[in-house]
Amino acid sequence: MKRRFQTIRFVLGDQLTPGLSSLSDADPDRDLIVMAEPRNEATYVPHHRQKIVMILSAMRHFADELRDQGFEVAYFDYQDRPVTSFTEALKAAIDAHDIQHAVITQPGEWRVKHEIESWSEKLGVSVDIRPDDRFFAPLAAFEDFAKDRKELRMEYFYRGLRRETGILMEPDGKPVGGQWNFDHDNRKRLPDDVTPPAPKTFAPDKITQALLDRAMDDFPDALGDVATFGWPVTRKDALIALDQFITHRLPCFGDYQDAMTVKSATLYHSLISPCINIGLLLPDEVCRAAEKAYHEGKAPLNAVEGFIRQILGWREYVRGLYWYLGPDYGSGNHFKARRPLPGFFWDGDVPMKCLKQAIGETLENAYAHHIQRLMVIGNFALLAGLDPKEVCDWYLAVYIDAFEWVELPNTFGMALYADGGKMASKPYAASGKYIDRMSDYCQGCQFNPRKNTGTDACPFNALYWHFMDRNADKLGNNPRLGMPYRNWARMKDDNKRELINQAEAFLSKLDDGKLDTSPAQADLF
Ligand code: FAD
Ligand code: DLZ
Ligand code: SF4
Repeated sequence: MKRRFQTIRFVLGDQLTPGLSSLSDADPDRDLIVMAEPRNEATYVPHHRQKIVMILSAMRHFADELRDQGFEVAYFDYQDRPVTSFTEALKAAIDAHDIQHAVITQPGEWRVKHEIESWSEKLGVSVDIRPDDRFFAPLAAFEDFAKDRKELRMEYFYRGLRRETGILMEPDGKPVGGQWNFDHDNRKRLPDDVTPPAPKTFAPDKITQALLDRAMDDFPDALGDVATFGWPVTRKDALIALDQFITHRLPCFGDYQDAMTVKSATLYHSLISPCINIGLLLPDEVCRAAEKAYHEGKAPLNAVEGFIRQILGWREYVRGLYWYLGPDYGSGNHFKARRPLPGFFWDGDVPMKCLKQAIGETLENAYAHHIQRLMVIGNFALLAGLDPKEVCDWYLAVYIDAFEWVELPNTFGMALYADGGKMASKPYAASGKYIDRMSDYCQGCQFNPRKNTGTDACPFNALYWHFMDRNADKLGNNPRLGMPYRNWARMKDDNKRELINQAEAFLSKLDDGKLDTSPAQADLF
């Protein structure tokens, strides 16, 4: 007998969690599930094809799991039931079933939230937007934290969540190990004789393979290849990936958290961000699994605390910040940076080895780890004064885990300091010496990280001083930048001029597109 549905449960592509708030009281006899692959969502930035395939495949698997539980799923796939927007999909479902009520969990972007908020008026349905309770902290908790503070810093929010959840806490309310943060232990360079273990990859099943086969033709404006695709697309596989990380890579995660190497694109990182972000894994279960490994003596505290801080600390903090700062966060430009994104961001063809490696791996795998994103690509964008909007759109497109609520604060706030310090207490600006200290990239580079001027000088060095000098009015009084500004003040005028000229020569080559040539022919200076 055909069921008569009363309510639509609309599930978005990053809401693939069985206990989702919009599904918690769903009933197969009364409720119709709607899921959609709208053209808009695949094209608002030129997403990496691996990201598109992962999301669509995970959605299709999730829809099948709901069908196995007896639900009817109206699934608008881009091939057979194409729609341009979520609104169009909802309208089609309403028209077909004459339903007047829809339930949805709050989405991960202001853009989609505004679209959902238009539904009642546009489509004549009542809409119940429920909180996304897959995070540790409700949004109101972040507002409480933020409201009387001049500065919103992650560390204090994190400590509050440690206390609240009891994660890595002693019964007397003190942090396990006697301190909150083991960051100073987590800055080792990878030794030459150590090669990190490869992460687990998953062979595509029929659903994934069908998407992979069509990805190049069906998403012509997307970027990247799908050749290296091995991402989990079900909760079952995501749990295997988590387990494999906890067993094989978590023990060294802390030591080499900030290291970079040509030997491995992933080092000891977990690669679980896309799984958490689309709902295949819950942050709580991930943190508890890491904590358990510590208590069982399988991983040291610096690794476990370092890992948990990324999720319980940074992930919760950036999410709170994104919603707290409102839909216009991201429209400012503190340093008035206006340089267009160079062409090599799209093909990785650049003579600077660190950028070539980090951008190249990004384009190949839809993944780069945190320090590549922050201290190589982000640092370059900051020092070279690239336009924040273009940079943020690039990050939103290229990474497998990129959703605006997490991408924007990290890129606009943390990497570019384009918000003038709402998120970070100082810009993460660094010279080539930092990259040399934390990686083996410079060994294979035509530039020398110890040289500041001359044809083979590392461009990051002069760019660093150019950035500090041109923004002295905005940064000169920052107490955390006292040392570099004192060093700059002590430098001889001739040296300063040479550095500024060196940086300007580089920036004009960049503007002329001359960095986009192959290194062998590059006559850069
Ligand atoms: P691991 O190093 O293993 O870390 C464990 C987990 O901690 C991650 O899976 C992630 O869930 C969480 N995490 C770590 N750092 C952060 C952070 N700064 N903010 C939020 N969560 C964090 N992360 C995204 O999920 N999506 C993005 O679009 C994104 N864009 C970024 C852009 C820039 C410029 C920077 C500097 C960072 C960005 N990050 C983003 C944060 C971080 O780089 C990624 O979460 C991480 O690299 C994902 O790889 P992993 O799972 O191996 O992480
Ligand atoms: C990023 C993305 C892509 C590529 N495709 C879909 C899709 O087909 N269906 C869907 O529901 N969501 C998709 N997403 C994620 C959305 O663009 C958006 O980021 C989230 O819905 C915000 O919660
Ligand atoms: Fe990058 Fe400079 Fe090192 Fe080359 S020398 S890899 S440009 S930091």
